[in-house]
Amino acid sequence: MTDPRSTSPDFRFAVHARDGQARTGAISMPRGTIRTPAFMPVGTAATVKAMYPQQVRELGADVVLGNTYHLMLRPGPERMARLGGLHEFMRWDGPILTDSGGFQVMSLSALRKIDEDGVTFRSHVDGSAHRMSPERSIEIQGLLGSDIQMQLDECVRLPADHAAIGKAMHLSLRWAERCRVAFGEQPGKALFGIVQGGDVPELRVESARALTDLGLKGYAIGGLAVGEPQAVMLAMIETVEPHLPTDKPRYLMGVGTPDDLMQSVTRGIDMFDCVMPTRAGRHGLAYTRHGRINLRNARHAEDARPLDEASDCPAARDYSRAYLHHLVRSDEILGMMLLTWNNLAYYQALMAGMRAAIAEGRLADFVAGTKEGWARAEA
Ligand code: PRF
Repeated sequence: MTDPRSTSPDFRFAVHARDGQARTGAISMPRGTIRTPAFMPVGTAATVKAMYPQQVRELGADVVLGNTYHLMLRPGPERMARLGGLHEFMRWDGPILTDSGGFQVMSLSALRKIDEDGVTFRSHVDGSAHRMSPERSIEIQGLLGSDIQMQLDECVRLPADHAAIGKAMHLSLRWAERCRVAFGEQPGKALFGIVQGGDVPELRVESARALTDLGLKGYAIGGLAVGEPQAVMLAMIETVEPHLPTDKPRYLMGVGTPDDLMQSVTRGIDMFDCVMPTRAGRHGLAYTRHGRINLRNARHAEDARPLDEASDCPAARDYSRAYLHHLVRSDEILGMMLLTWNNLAYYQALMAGMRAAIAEGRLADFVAGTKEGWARAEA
């Protein structure tokens, strides 16, 4: 049942194997199956930047992420619905998860203001005024045709004081309840709650318990990787994990580096999204078995070796570092395309490696071996 092309009329999650707190399994729904732990490439504006949808699929991505905030501003949810929805628009027929918009409003828009009912903000595109409530976020995610929808939440950047973190967490809980009502019953689709509570263990536990009581189909951990050290992030995952149902997927939002993914999977996380592999690729950075390589660096100017001769990915295998260096230094589009391709291939291979390792009860060895490869500098 781990064929990503297989479907289920309902939204279902099955854990197939465990290794410590880590799990491997599959989320099935009408549009396909997501093998977990899963990395979701970010397709903010109806495109995984610099990639063809077919390429993303071939790398082993079972699901991509879209952003309510960006798509509501451009092209607009009603227009998207008239055009047949996001899947048809971007030609991705697998599952799509959409973030609710709150996080992007707070990080991207101007003049944003949060109140009990929602958030008012100005578009970063044209300055126009907008309003988003929990109900409107769910309505927009429905118009986009999203398969996995996220509750509207408020994420506080760290460090922050206890009172501010608590206030945002409680508001997020009230919005979760409103999103649940707005979402109603949608058999092949899911609404996920988002645990908030910053770096305060008691608030994290309260949030996880209250969301669990809502009986949602999945649970995200938000409000992490927002300025705190990795050790704090991992400690918060360990705090929250025992309070989440074991039979529902757990999604760590906006994370992270390859090491973050391995450490979080080890602690029981099933899903991730992050701009890191795609954004880094547009900035001349390549993730490889030997660690992260900055192709801008002059030391690559006459290096005839590929990024990784053993990779299945043509971007990693068939082009010299000297050529990639040249493309990056010349701001050529192909440089961004090849490095994005390489990076997503690396991330997807890392997830596949973890899934196999969990199934065989050797995740710790896999993690140690991967880190050893990064340390073995070959340049
Ligand atoms: N909430 C939402 N989206 C998010 C986050 C969050 O806390 C984060 C935090 N890492 C990334 N994306 N809705």
